[in-house]
Amino acid sequence: MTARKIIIDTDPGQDDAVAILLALASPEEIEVLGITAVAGNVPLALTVKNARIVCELAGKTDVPVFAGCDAPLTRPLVTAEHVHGKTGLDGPVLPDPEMPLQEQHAVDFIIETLRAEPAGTVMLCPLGPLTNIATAFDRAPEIAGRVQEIVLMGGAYFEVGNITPAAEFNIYVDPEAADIVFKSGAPITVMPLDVTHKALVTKARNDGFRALGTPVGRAVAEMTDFFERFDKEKYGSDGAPLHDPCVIGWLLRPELFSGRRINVEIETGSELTLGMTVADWWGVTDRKANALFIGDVDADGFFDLLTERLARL
Ligand SMILES: [Ca+2]
Repeated sequence: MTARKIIIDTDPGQDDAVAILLALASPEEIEVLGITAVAGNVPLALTVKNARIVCELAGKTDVPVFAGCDAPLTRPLVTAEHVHGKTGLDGPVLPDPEMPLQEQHAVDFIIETLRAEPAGTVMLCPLGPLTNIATAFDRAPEIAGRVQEIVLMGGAYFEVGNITPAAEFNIYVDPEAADIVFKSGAPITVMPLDVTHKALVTKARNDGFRALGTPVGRAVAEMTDFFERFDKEKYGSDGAPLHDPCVIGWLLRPELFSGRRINVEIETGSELTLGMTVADWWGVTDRKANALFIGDVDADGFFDLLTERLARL
């Protein structure tokens, strides 16, 4: 099997960091062509820094990291320091990165890569607001048809919202961008809160990371320690949900997940429900399916995979 070629579009974020580590730990299955940073959990200056901190933590300093859009298409940026801390990667103490940031803009990298690689061979893995992807599709509409698949973390149906009562953070921050992506015609797999809230870092799972006894294992344990305070207080849950790693987990072990192929539309008009993913889970409309919307995960299988892969770094 040849490795799938992916671009990780991200706003790290502790859970983004774990997703990047999982991908970089799996070179037999996944070739990371580049990491494109976007403003989201924290401003762009921090996400470009954090992406490189994570590459250096993984010992993969040859992965090119690109800076992308610093604000949503039409709205002011909303960030989530209340969840991720001031740096976006609060928890472990990690050194500032030494590896360079690429000079090329992330959007140009996405466009050029999709034009240069054979059609249907590059996957996009957005882990943050969809601003970079939508900007690329807007500037070069033909590339949407060359994407093998978009596997993204965002949205919710049964879990409804986390940043507002009706919306999940990534979609809420840039609903116009999400609307462009969901209408693009590219094949889409969605990891909504419905599934990521089942991928909880319990104490035993966190102990498993720490017990790896490696810098990566320790850092991941400290990141999820920090991250979980918020969710424990908010939801009374057993631990932090690892939202973004579900995207990479799906690439590695799709059999751990299940969902439905349905229509998903993005609310861009209403102030009350802005950024809601209107997911036709029950098939009550005749709107055409445009996404595979994941609803469940074998959490034990997922954490076994994650821990086993992190041990390789
Ligand atoms: Ca993220």
